[in-house]
Amino acid sequence: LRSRDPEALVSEALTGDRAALARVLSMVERGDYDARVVARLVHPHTGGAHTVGITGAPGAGKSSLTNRLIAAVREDERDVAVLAVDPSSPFTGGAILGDRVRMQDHALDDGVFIRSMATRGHLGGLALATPQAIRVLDAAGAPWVLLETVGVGQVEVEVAGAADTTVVVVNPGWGDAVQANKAGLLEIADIFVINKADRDGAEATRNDLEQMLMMSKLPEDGWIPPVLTTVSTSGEGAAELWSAIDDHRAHAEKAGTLDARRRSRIENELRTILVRRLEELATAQGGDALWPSTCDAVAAGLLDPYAAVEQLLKRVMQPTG
Ligand SMILES: Nc1nc2c(ncn2[C@@H]2O[C@H](COP(=O)(O)OP(=O)(O)OP(=O)(O)O)[C@@H](O)[C@H]2O)c(=O)[nH]1
Ligand SMILES: [Mg+2]
Repeated sequence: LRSRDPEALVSEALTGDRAALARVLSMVERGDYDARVVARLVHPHTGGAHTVGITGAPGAGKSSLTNRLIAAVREDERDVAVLAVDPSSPFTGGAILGDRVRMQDHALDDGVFIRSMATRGHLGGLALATPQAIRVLDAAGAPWVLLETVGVGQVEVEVAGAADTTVVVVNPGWGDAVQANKAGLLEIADIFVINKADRDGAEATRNDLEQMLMMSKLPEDGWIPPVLTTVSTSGEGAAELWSAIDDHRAHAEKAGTLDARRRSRIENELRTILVRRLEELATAQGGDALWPSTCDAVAAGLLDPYAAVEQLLKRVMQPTG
C-alpha cells in the first residue's frame, strides 16, 4: 500500500500529480496523524501563493462569481486553484453540489484545480484544515488560491478573513449590506462585490456600503475597499474584479501589510493548534474517566468551571501525577 503513504503522495502531489494532490487534501480534511505529516512535508515549499477569500451569505453567487473569476485569471495566463469550504451547517447543505455544477466550465483545464472540502467532526476542524489545505495547494505550485466560504457564523467569517485579499459578496436589496455588516463581513473586506447587479437595488446597496464604510475607521495602510458590481450569470464585471484583486495584492505587498497579515494569521493558527493539543493531552492523560467525572463534579456544584479546567491542566502538566 505504498500509495497510501503520505510521504510518497506528497512528493507526487508536488510534481503536479492531481490524483495525489486530491488524496493529500483528503488527509488534511480528516485532520488525523497523516495531516501532521503532510504539514511537515509541504511547509518548506510554501509561500508562493496569493490567497483570495470569497465570502458572503448563502446563495449570494459566490460559486458563480468564482467560476467567472477563474476565467479572468486564466485569460491572464495564470494557473489557479480553488478551495470551496463547506462548513456543513444546515444553511449550506447543498454547497458542494452547487460548487461542482457552477465551476464545471473549467473541469478540463489543466491550469485549474478545484476542490470542495467539508470539515465535519472535530472542533476547530474548519479553522485548522483550511490554512493547511491552502498550504498544500501553494506547495503544489498554484500561484493563486481562491477560497470560497459562506460568511455565516464566527468561525466561517474568521476563515474567510484569513486570506491575503478578502472579497465580500452581497446582493442588491434592502438591508443586505446591513446584514453583511452584522455578520462581521465589513471588517474583513478588502473588496466589495454587489453580485446579481442585473436585479433592482444595486445602487441603493452601493450607497449603504459606502455610507457604512465612511463611518468605519480607515485601514492604516491607506487601502480603501472598492465597491464593484457583477453579474455572474453573464460574466459582467469579472475582469474588473480580477484587476481590483491584483491591485490590492500590489498595494498590500508594497505597504507591508501582506507580510504583517500573514504573520498575525500564523499567530492565530498556532494558538488554535495549541488549544487543540492541550485538549487532546488532557483527554489522553486522564483516560476516559477524567472528562465525565469532571463534568459531573461541575454539574453537581462541587467544582466551578475554572477550577475544573485548572485540574485538567494539572493532569497535562504532570502526566504521572
Ligand atoms: N440573476 C442572477 N443570478 C445569479 C447571479 N449570480 C448567481 N446567480 C444565481 O444565484 C444562485 C446561487 O448561486 P451560487 O453561485 O451557487 O451561490 P453561492 O453563494 O455559491 O451559494 P452557496 O455556496 O450555496 O452559499 C444560482 O441560481 C445562480 O445562478 C447573478 O449575477 N444574477
Ligand atoms: Mg457556492
